[in-house]
Amino acid sequence: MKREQSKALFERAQRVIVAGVNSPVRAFRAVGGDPPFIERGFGARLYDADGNEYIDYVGSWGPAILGHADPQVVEAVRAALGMGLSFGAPTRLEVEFAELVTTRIPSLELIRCVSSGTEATMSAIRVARGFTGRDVLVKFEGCYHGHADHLLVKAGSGAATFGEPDSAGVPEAIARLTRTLPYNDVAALERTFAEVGSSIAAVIVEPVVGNMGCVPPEPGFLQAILELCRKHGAVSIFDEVMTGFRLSPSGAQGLYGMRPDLTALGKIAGGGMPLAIYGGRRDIMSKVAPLGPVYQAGTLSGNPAAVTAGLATLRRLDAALYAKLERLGARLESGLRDAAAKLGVPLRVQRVGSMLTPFFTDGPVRNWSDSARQDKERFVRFHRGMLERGIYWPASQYEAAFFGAAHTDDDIDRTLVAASEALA
Ligand code: HOZ
Repeated sequence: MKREQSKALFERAQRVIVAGVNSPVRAFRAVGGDPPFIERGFGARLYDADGNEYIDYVGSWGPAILGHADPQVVEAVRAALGMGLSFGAPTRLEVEFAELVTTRIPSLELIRCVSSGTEATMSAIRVARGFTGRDVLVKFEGCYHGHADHLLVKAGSGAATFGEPDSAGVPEAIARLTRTLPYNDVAALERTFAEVGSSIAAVIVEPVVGNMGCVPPEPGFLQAILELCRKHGAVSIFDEVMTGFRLSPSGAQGLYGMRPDLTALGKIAGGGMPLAIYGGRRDIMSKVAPLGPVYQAGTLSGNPAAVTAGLATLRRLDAALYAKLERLGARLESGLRDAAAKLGVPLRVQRVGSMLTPFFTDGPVRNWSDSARQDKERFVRFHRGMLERGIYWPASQYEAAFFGAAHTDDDIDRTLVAASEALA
């Protein structure tokens, strides 16, 4: 595979952009080699600056559930752009978007649009603190909720990938307000509530984790979070930035029949454009300015082009699409498992819908310490082997792979052939 153009671009980029990238995992440091510079994407395919073609399992880290440059989404955005890029004023589109989102996800009684997942989780936590008058935040090790100060404590995703789960630059006083517990550990959560329940403002959780690889909740775990929060007057927050609209029309909460107090959404919600949402119980969200004393604002919040991309995407997510994702996912999951078994490679494949991670370990992965135990060297060789064979896989063992409705059975077949060779 030729890579001269990407290499040259990466050299230029490193002179003027931190590590040559605008988000750390893209630098490929966890897997070595230079990142391909992507020039265009259509459907399930990406094309780099050297003209190499890849089957994509990153999907822009989640948003691309319809594949890249979906003609209907692109056409809708093109039309919206002709009407003006940004007004900083309310629009009809925002109303239609909010009506659609709150209908799909019934726990969202009142929402606010923001521009990134980080803003959504950060704002949800602020309103939870404003509502309860308490400061302590509970999160789970290996979950990643964006890069706000109080969330970079034992964080997953790029923070874990680069060994910086507790970022420099986060004041000790802020970090002290965040309590981290092992994922899927109901007893630890009960103990924490027994100790400091009256100081806990919120518990934030990825209802299916995507940021230490794909780790599903065990039966009873999410329920325990909701019940303990209710009992102690704390606010439950589901971070559905990855899972929202991906695992079901109403995200992980729909899949598992849960009703959190607040929810953060992003990625698919914006159809590939910078748009995110936080929202939930009317009494809690009524604390947000100008209804209440919790301040949050944004010039580009509810941007018309982004809202249009979100609307055009969400309107296409029907039962047939989720059935297709489940069918493709089941094939990919069993194919990877079979390939590894034939070769005697210890591999644990975990999947929920169209989120999947092959962990290079033989036991189940229930939490961060299980995930951290995987054979990272093997993952690096797997990633390199896949890339050489035209498969664009997340460049970190802690990022879930995503696929979408543009993927075909033939793509899965080709991916499994590549995976068998890469595993060998
Ligand atoms: N850490 C992000 C996903 N969990 C990656 C974002 C990006 O590089 O675009």
